[in-house]
Amino acid sequence: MRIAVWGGGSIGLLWAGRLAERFPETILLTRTREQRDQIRANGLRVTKRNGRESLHSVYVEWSGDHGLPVFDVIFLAVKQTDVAKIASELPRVCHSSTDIWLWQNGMGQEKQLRGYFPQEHLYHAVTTEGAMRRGLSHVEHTGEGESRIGQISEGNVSPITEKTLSILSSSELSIAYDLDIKRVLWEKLAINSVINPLTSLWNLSNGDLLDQDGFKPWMEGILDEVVQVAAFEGTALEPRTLVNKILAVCKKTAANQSSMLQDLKRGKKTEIDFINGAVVAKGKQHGISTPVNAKLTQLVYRAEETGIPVS
Ligand code: KPL
Repeated sequence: MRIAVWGGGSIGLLWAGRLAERFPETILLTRTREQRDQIRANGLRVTKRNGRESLHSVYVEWSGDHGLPVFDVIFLAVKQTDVAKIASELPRVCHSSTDIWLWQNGMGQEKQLRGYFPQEHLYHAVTTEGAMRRGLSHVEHTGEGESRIGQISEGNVSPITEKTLSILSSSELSIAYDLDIKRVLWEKLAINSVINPLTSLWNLSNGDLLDQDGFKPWMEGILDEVVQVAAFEGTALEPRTLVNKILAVCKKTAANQSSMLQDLKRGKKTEIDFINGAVVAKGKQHGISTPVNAKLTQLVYRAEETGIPVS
């Protein structure tokens, strides 16, 4: 089984280390030659939840190289903001049965790959794990979470994805197939719609969010709109369940900085358009007003420009 992890951000590095232990042929494809060279020179360092460090000698290549092999599964671990940019590069590392697991936050990633791959080879991979990249070749696992995989189009799970999942889930990793991936996606969107912009605008770790004045009313305002929009999209969400999930993620990933805050601190474009922005866009389609999510989207745009979190 040949697996590639495409993208050396926090989630990509975390999975590259895990996969290398279970599928020794795994190749990490980095977006820059600099990161490839550092990992080749230093190995991939992973700081685990218990503080212990492990060093992995993973195969690593630059994703722009010609002459890369084809893979059975690709863990696409780039940000939503980069999916469209690399869509045309993916087919050269795929054969006719390659499955692609999409690890992005938010909604709309599969649409960005439309025309490049049959939908039945695309899988959503939804995770609540916390990870922070501490350097080009070093990632820290900052929060325990779980991952769910589900097929985007209706159909049978492919033998390749089934085999990959059975090897991963027989180890200590919390990963499983979910027949109702649409619900899982909506629940994760609700979690990200609350945690990501608020931690970014207030410059807080996920755990500190819980003590912040104003957290509860903002959370309720955001969720109220997400629940209404999801209902129009055919998914009934239970607000109480969402609140409990958000509190649990904040506690389990207390030391983590959300991916949005990490992006802002690095001066990178955030995934706001695919998270709160997606709620606003879908709300518009259904004639639902979403002022709270719209306001947060604007505030995050402003923070992207100024580089300084605003409140
Ligand atoms: O998905 C995340 C993110 O930061 O994007 C959570 C689960 C909130 C962890 O920080």
